Amino acid sequence: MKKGFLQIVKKVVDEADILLEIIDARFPTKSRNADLERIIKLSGKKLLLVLNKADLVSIENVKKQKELIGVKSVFVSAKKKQGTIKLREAIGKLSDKNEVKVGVVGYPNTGKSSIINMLKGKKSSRVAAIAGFTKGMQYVRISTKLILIDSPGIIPLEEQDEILMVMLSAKNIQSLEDLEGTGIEVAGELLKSIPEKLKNFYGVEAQNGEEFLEKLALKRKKLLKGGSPNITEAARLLITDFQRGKIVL
Ligand SMILES: Nc1nc2c(ncn2[C@@H]2O[C@H](COP(=O)(O)OP(=O)(O)OP(=O)(O)O)[C@@H](O)[C@H]2O)c(=O)[nH]1
Ligand SMILES: [Mg+2]
Repeated sequence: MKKGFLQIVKKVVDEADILLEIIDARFPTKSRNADLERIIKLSGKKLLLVLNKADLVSIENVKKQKELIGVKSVFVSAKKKQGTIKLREAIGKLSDKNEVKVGVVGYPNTGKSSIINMLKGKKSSRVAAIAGFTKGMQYVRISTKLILIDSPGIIPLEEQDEILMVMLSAKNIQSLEDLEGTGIEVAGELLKSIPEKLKNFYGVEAQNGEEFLEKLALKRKKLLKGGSPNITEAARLLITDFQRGKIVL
């Protein structure tokens, strides 16, 4: 985690009584941040995992993941305003004070600000498709008993997390140095977790990411001069579809 972010996270954890870690319901394990959870654990504060973007996951998958996670967690869709009551109840159960402060933390673009708006019932925290939108800490009063603290997304330092940032739509295509290579890795990840869904969506089956993009390029007539598959364009297509939430996991 970058130093500046670490300071903000520590400050939010310090200020809050309860922490909501917002993760992506499409890939809950990958979108949990171990450093963040360590800081929360050390602080002795309570942690509730909120799996957002449940609208991008099928019901069967939600059920499966619930069993796998094993920690206190709630599925919501801030976009569809689903899960508000469950989330309020879960926060209520953890609250043991008259006025409770809840810090909302997690990776960029996971929907922290959207969840705050959902709980508030009207737009109060600004939401954006651009990652890194929320700057600094922001206090939002929800009721006489509840104050939420919005925070900027945690950007990891490690380079291998670029794929995760792409999958969270926290890094856009224009800023990728190697679109083809990233596309191959994203395709590989999706082939591992949802080969059937990819097959249904694109009509393409493959053993690995490279083969997948090759076949996708041929299928969609994305060809180079001479007729060989244009992997870069296939990568652009896959990442764009995924980032726009067209592929439901
Ligand atoms: N499909 C879907 N999209 C969502 C959902 N919640 C948020 N989004 C979208 O995800 C993007 C990021 O939402 P924000 O609420 O700004 O996310 P954030 O975590 O506050 O982002 P930063 O402040 O940049 O870290 C926006 O384009 C939202 O419309 C959801 O439940 N489903
Ligand atoms: Mg935000």
